Amino acid sequence: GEPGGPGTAVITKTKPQTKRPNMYRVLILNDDYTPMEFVVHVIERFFSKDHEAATRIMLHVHHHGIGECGIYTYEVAETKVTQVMDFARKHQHPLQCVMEKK
Ligand code: TYC
Repeated sequence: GEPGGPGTAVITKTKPQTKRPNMYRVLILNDDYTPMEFVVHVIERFFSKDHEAATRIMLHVHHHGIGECGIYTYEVAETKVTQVMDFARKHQHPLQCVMEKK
């Protein structure tokens, strides 16, 4: 069409599809009460790690206070945090899980 009247034209540019989504780290926090094997189970179950990788992450958190379980888009990261927090509460453990923008 000619929205500006006769002698005008609309130029439609296509944007190169180079936009990456914002990514978020999902982290778990150490505490004094959650059993180590429960944390390993959580990491296996919700972050698709094998037993060895999950144990490494758990021990890192145990010694350093915080550690990364995975990096996801916003919606997936938010779902992981909710799943972990709900599962920990259901089992009456104080395990905390958070997300942060990368
Ligand atoms: N510090 C806990 C213990 O000694 C184990 C633990 C590890 C808890 C990692 C939480 O995110 C955590 N039982």
